[in-house]
Amino acid sequence: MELGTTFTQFLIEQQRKYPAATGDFTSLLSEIATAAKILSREVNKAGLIDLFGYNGKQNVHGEQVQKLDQFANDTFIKALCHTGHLIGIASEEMEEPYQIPDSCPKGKYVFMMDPLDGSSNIDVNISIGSIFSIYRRKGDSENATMDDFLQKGRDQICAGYIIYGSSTMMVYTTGVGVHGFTLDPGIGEFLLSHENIQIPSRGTYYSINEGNALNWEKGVSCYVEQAKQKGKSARYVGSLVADFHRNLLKGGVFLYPSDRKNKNGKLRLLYEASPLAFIVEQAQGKATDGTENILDKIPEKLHQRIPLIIGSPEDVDEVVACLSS
Ligand code: AHM
Ligand code: MG
Repeated sequence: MELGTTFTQFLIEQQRKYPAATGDFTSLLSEIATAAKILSREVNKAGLIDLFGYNGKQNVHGEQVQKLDQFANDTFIKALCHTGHLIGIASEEMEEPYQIPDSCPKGKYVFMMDPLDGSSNIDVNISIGSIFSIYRRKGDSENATMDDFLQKGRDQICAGYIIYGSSTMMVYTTGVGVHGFTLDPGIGEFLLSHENIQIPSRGTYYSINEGNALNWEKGVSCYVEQAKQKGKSARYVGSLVADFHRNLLKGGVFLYPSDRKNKNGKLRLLYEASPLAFIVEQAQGKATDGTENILDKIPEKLHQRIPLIIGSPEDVDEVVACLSS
């Protein structure tokens, strides 16, 4: 059987095609892929080796941190800190950014991640994911500063996610299209499976936690009613990566809006909304907080939350029309 294009081959070809692209990404993305393979293995055997369950600590958002979240966080740091391309790493699981230690070579990029998204689904064998984002740092001081991390999404130079589902997939963009790779566990390689992903302009799915309906603003209820009238199907896994991935491939819209209880929604601007917004725009989709493009938001703090409406462009426009009517 012929072997498809491996992730590394694809990166090298891209580097050749776009001479402006530096080799930095080839090596960074290769290390991300290695971390993804380790996590894929651990996610699959988590039940066997008792990685499940709480480790008793809380993260900066007051949520229980599960063992696998911590493992994912540490795995990415370990894989990336030696590359020589990074100056710092910010993570949903760490209150303060990780500074690349003096014992490692330092570089000109910062890395941001939600190392294991959808943690409430870990225990129940449902798809979870990792989300990442890379920016060129702003300053040139010894350590990464807040300014290096608090950049608007439009300045991202790479974003991606890994979904640990019925198979493990990695999807990424460096601003020239969105490409997806599926892990062949037999050979331990990511193989090109979805080149140049384009989101359908309109979808048949809407994804929202309807359990929050009593707290929704009028515009959100109005959109959901409209979606039902049009015969759309509801799909909500409760793992952002899984819900986003389905809508990216099949068409649809995901909403975690502002509501009466949570004015800023639930999701994090830097670790979740911005990277997925960069990906969706590269795939011809849209992402907004209801009034402004996610990629134009200037972050005020590292762990900032933001309402998120993301997906097929015509569906996102319909949500925004409802919100502003
Ligand atoms: P997490 O990063 O702690 O896992 O939380 C984010 C998750 C998203 O994956 C998902 O879209 C959302 O929380 C689901 O929230 P809810 O259970 O409120 O619907
Ligand atoms: Mg998350």
